[in-house]
Amino acid sequence: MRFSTVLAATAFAAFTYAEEHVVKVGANGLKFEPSTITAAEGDHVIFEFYAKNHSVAQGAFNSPCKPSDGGFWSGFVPASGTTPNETTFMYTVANASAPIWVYCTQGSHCQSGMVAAINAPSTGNTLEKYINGSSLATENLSPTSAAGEGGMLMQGTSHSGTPSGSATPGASGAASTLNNGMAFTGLMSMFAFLMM
Ligand SMILES: *[C@@H]1O[C@H](CO)[C@@H](O)[C@H](O)[C@H]1NC(C)=O
Ligand SMILES: *[C@@H]1O[C@H](CO)[C@@H](O)[C@H](O)[C@H]1NC(C)=O
Ligand SMILES: *[C@@H]1O[C@H](CO)[C@@H](O)[C@H](O)[C@H]1NC(C)=O
Ligand SMILES: *[C@@H]1O[C@H](CO)[C@@H](O)[C@H](O)[C@H]1NC(C)=O
Ligand SMILES: [Cu+2]
Repeated sequence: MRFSTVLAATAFAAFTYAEEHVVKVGANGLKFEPSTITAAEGDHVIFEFYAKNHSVAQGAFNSPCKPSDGGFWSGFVPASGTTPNETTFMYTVANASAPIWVYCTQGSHCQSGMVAAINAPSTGNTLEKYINGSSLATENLSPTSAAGEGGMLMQGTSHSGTPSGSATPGASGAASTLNNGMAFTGLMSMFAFLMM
């Protein structure tokens, strides 16, 4: 095989492998839809924010409605009417074996069940148990980190579009940029191959 073919095949595989999982935040009341997300390493979970004024923060199973150390944070993303704010928050799954617990930090939305999980186990520490724990939380805290931490704030749901000027690439944002870079390399390599 020619080198360019190998490169194109590799880059193309990397590009098509990452899936996008869109989660609607507050589109139909105080909930994430879906609230159970199954995602592979490298997949993008994209949160779309509906009215009125929600957020998404990463928490820890044992301390519901509180941010986890180094967890991701979208900041508050208000919207009105029935269309979501054009700013979305993208989290790239770094470890599909580690469940990711998330909640909305607005008012008492977390206690009201506005929580979700990425790759939650079906036994033991389940989403249902996390919801029960959240309902008993005495406070609902926002992270103190900058909005966009641990992920990427962007315009629209497609990460292949041009990220906004205010995009805040965290550790996983860098991974996304890498993916785009690889996709681009893949396309260029395929052109190179076709031209041979
Ligand atoms: C959204 O909620 C946050 C936290 O309660 C608040 O600081 C912010 O002003 C709100 N934004 C709007 C537009 O209501
Ligand atoms: C969308 O959310 C951003 C915060 O990410 C906020 O500054 C902006 O005002 C919101 N847009 C609308 C139309 O509410
Ligand atoms: C991924 O998460 C699992 C479960 O928490 C953990 O045991 C493992 O060490 C993690 N892997 C990496 C590379 O961090
Ligand atoms: C959650 O709480 C409900 C209502 O109290 C209870 O019926 C259910 O068994 C609890 N589930 C778990 C997994 O703790
Ligand atoms: Cu909310």
